[in-house]
Amino acid sequence: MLLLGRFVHLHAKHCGPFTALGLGRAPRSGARSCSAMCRHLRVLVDMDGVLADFEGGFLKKFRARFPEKPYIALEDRRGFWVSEQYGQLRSELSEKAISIWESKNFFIELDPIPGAVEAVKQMAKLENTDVFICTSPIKKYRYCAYEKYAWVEKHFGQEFLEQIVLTRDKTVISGDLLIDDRPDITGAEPNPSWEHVLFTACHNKHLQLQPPSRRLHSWAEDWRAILDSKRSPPSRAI
Ligand code: DGP
Ligand code: MG
Repeated sequence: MLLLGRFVHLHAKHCGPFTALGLGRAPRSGARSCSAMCRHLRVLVDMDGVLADFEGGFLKKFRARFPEKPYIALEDRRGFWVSEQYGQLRSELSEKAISIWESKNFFIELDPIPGAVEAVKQMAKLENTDVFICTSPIKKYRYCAYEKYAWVEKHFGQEFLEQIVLTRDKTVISGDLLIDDRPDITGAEPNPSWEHVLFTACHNKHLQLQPPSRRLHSWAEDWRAILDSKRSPPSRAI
């Protein structure tokens, strides 16, 4: 019953009463099938650095645990891999950095990026729009994978657990857009279906993107315009 309720809810958002409620076929006069008329936009939204403040959470815990050690202020962060930059600062710091995000409660206690939760909740309510949270767990999965689910439940509610995609390779996931703070997203699929929109983060803000690559600077920016730029034009009635 619960499942049926969710099915009806999701489809009612997109397709109108006939198909949504399983009440038989739509009227024949010039009507086209839902699959032809309701082409959903599929948006993949990264988690760390886009929804959850990985960098801020890391720095806070690194400084608390290693108060005598040097650290890298967020404005000085360069490069995606935190442990690499800490290792360059002092070789012993690489494994100390890694120990922070491998610890219990690191991922669940991350604060949301400003505006992220509200934006994604709104995005998920848009017509003809499917939103998935697409995130790469660390390989020391003991706490990470569990806490990522718990974080989504805490901030988005239990229903949103359906929308989680955990993968180390985002190129094999199909979508129209991938909003992600990692500049280089590669994997087994050389031609991913999505357009990568780079979400601005402390480690990537100095990078000059080559056109036609584009950024979403923050959730205060007009993310709806980016989604709309990917939508198919409305199909004409026959
Ligand atoms: P994603 O945001 O989905 O691309 O996930 C990337 C993950 O990698 C995220 O949990 C942050 C984590 N990460 C950041 N820096 C490092 C690093 O230097 N080493 C490792 N192993 N993981 C890192
Ligand atoms: Mg990320």
